[in-house]
Amino acid sequence: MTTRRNVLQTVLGGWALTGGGLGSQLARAALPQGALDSAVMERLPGKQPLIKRSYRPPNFESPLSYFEDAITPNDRFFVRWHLMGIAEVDPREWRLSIGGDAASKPFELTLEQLKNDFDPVEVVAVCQCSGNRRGLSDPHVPGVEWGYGAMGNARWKGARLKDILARAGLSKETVEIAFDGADRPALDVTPDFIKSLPAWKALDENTIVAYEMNGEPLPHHNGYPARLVVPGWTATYWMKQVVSIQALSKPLSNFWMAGAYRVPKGKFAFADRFVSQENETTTPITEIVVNSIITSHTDGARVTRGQPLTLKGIAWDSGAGIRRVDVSRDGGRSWEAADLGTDLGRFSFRPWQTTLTPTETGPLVLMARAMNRQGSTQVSELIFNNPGYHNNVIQAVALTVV
Ligand SMILES: Nc1nc2c(c(=O)[nH]1)N[C@H]1C(S)=C(S)[C@@H](COP(=O)(O)O)O[C@H]1N2
Ligand SMILES: [Mo]
Repeated sequence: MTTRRNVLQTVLGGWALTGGGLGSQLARAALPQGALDSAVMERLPGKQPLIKRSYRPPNFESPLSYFEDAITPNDRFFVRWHLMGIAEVDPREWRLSIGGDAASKPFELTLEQLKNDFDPVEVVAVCQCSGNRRGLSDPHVPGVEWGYGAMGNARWKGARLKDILARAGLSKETVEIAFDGADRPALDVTPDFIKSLPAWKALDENTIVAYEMNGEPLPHHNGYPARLVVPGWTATYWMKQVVSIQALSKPLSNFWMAGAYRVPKGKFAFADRFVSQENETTTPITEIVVNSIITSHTDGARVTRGQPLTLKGIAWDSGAGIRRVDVSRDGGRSWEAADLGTDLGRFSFRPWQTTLTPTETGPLVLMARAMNRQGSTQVSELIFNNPGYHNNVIQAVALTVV
């Protein structure tokens, strides 16, 4: 008989599956059974094993153990593509064209020019898919059935988008800046993946066209040779393999703006609005909601009564910065502050940890809840929405004290 566990073992080869490892992480994610059964670890070229959610197009998430460090290594970083036709970019041939009906001086950049013509800047920022944790939605919703790992945090280096746009002679009529990548639909039925930002967010000094990730060229699957980095906003705007930047005097109207990546108006408290794309009922998703996870322990992990254990995790938000992380050991009735680790910047994962000693044998449920510097905190109940966005429900991990 082939059980899911030995299927995983076969795929993993030498990878050890321990009690606190992948198996229980998948179980904890409480994904719909279909997604659970099909979840396997696989290696894309240049990557460590990632949890495969789909192969064509490639959608692979990081297991929780990869978030042990606040910076996610490039070979452990998740991968999300919408289109089947993913380009192999030759860096000598790659060009970034800047233009649009609201730009009077269109021009092109080679990779060398992108690197040399503009002041390089660095920002540590979380890249999180809007649909991260969608697979935990109850009731179930369609889409890539992500668990917790459709996100990563990296140190990005590149040119400020505002410096690039300053050369293009933007007119006062500019409402949005649109971005296209080198990837293309394989079938005519899928619209090309083109996204836009409101001009104010494109011109924000933290928005960059990045050509380095953690001190190295971007991995192919994370957008080599250059991608947009939009700190604070969900990753749908972080165009990979960007080849075109267009200043528009009218809102971009395509499936990916008008039909997808939108949330019901009034359901979530947003600071950042994308006014030119709002309609009566929905608004484009904008900033990341405050969130945290426990990374040191998974469901069913065995710990010893009377022995101190160190609970660790990460917390993040859209850039206000994390004010505090609290941990509960009584199902959320009382909370104690955890210690915050190194601050790598307001857009980064913030590590946290706390030490506690289990006093009784049996199940011990631990929960972590982050609050940002604006006082926003995680929710206890899912704010249900059909596309399954913005899941920041407080996570609970059930340990076994022996
Ligand atoms: N060219 C291109 N860029 C893209 C996408 C895409 O399909 N094509 N997907 C976006 C979405 S929805 C996400 S979540 C992130 C994923 O980034 P990663 O693959 O580097 O983790 O890329 C964004 N940029
Ligand atoms: Mo995404």
